[in-house]
Amino acid sequence: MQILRRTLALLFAVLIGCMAEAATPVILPQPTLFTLREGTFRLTNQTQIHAPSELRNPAERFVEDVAAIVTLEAPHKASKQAEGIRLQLNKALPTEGYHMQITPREIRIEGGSAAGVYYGLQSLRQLVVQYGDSIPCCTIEDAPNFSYRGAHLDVVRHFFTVEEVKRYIDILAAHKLNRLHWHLTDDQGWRIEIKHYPELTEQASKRKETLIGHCLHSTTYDGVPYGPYYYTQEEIREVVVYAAARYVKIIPEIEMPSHAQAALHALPWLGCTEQQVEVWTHWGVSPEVMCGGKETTYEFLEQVLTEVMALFPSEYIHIGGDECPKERWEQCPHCQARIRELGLQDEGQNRTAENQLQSYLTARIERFLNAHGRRIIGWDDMLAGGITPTATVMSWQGTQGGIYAAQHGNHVVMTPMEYCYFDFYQTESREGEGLAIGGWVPFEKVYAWDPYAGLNDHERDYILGLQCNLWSEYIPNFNHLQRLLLPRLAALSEVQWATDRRDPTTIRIRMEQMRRLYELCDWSYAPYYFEGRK
Ligand code: TNX
Repeated sequence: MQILRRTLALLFAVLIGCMAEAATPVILPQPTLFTLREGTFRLTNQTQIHAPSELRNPAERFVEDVAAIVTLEAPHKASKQAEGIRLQLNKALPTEGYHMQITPREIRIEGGSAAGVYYGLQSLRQLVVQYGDSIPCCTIEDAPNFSYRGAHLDVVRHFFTVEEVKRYIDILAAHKLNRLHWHLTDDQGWRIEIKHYPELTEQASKRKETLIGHCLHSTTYDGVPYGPYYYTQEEIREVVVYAAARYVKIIPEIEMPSHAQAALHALPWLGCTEQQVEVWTHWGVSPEVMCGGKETTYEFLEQVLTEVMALFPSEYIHIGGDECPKERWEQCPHCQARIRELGLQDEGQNRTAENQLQSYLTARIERFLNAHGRRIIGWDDMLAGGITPTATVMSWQGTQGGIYAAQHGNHVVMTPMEYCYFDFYQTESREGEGLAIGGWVPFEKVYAWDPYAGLNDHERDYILGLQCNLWSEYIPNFNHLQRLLLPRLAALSEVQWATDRRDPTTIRIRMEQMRRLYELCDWSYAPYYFEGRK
C-alpha cells in the first residue's frame, strides 16, 4: 500500500512537472501581478546586459546564477541600445520591489533599489530554469510583504564552514530572503574570534566529545573530540561581504547571560561560582550562566560587542537571552547584592527578582548598543522580567510573546516553533528522516501558517517579519542541513514575501520548478513533499 501510494505520488509529480512545462510561467514566491504576453525573448550567449554602475553587482550575480544554463557576457554600461537585458533604478517603486517587462527585443527590469533589481533577476532566473533560452513575454510587478525575511543558523552545536555558510546564503537569496541570523555562541562552543579574549577560541571552540542520540533519553557520548572550530575575524568579514552582495544582512547572535557555558569554561570568572566547567557535551538547558551581579560580566560583554559591531554593519545585534535558569543567581552573593542595590523585589509569577535582574542586564546592554547606533533583538524569554524600551522581540514560544511586545510598541520577528522550527520532523511517520529534536513541521503546515493570527491592525504594524530557525544539535553535516531547509524554506518564503497572495492552487506546479532549480544548483532537499508524504 505504502509503495503504491508513493509510486502514484511520484507519477502525479512527474505529470504536473510536464504540464508546467507547457503551461503558464511560474514564480515562487508568488509575484503581485503577472501578465503573460505574445512571443518569446531569445536568450543567447550574445545577449548583452546593460546596467548602470550601481547595478553592476546584481547583473554580475545574475551571470553567475544562470551560468549552468547559459553563458552570458559580463554586464555592459547602460546604453540607449534597446536589445538585451536592461537594468534600471526606479525610485518610485518600493525599495525591494521591481517591475519586469519581457518583450521579444528586451527584458527590462526596474527596481526600487539594487536589491529590487536583484529580486527581479531572481524571478528571471526561475523563468530561465523553466524555459531555457526562450523566455515567454510577460509583465511582472512585485514587492515583498515583510521587510524582515530571515533564516537562522546554529553553527555551535555543529559547525559549518565558510563555504557552507556561503551556500546557505545562496539558498536564502534564491528565495528572496534578506536576513541571516548567525548563532555564534552557546554552551557547546564559542565560534567567533575575539581579539581581546583569545582564550575563547583557544579553549572554548572545542569540546571533549558529543552526545549520541537524543538528549532526553541518552547519556552516551561518542568519545571523539569536536573542534577546534571557529571563524577568524577575517573569515567573518568575508562572509559579511559575500552576504551583502546577495542583499542578505547578517545579524550576529552573542548569547547572554545564558547558553554561555563554553565561555565560562574559557573564562571561569564570568560565572557566579568561578569554578571551571567543561564545554558542554550534552544538549538542552544548562544551569551554568554568566553572573549578573559582577561588574566584570558587563565589561566582558561590552568588549565582545565592541568587536562584534566592528565586524557586522547590521543595525540589529542579537543578544540571546533565552532559557536562563536562575539557580546560580539565587545562591550568588554578587547577584543578590546587585538585586538589593537595584531594589528589585519578587513581584510574583514570572517577575522574580532574578528575572528582573536579567532585564536589568538586557537594558544595560541595550543602552550600550543604542549609544553605538545599534538596536537589540532577543528571544521572547527576556520578557519575563519586564520588557525593555527598544528591544525587538523574537517570538519562538508561540506568538504570545510577540503579541505582548507589539502591544507594548516593541518590534517583533515571529518565529514560533510549531511553524518555523526546521529542526523539527517533516513527516508524521518520521521514516527515513534520521534523528531530529521532535515536533512535526511538514511543508504544508508552514505554507498554511497565518502569521497575523491573534493580532489587531495596529499590532500588525509592529511585525517586522518572519524567520525559520535551524538549531543544529541533530544536524551533523551540511547535506542534512539542506534537507531540513529545503523545500520548507520555499513554503516560508511565500509566507514572508507574498503573505496575502499565496497561491495554493499552483504551489505544487511551482514547487516542481523549484525542485529543478535545487537540482541545477546541486542543493540537497527532502523528498517528502514531492512524494506526497506529510
Ligand atoms: C530551544 S529556541 C533553544 C535552543 C535549542 C532549540 C532546539 C531557543 C531560543 N532556544 O537552544 O537549540 O530549542 O529546538
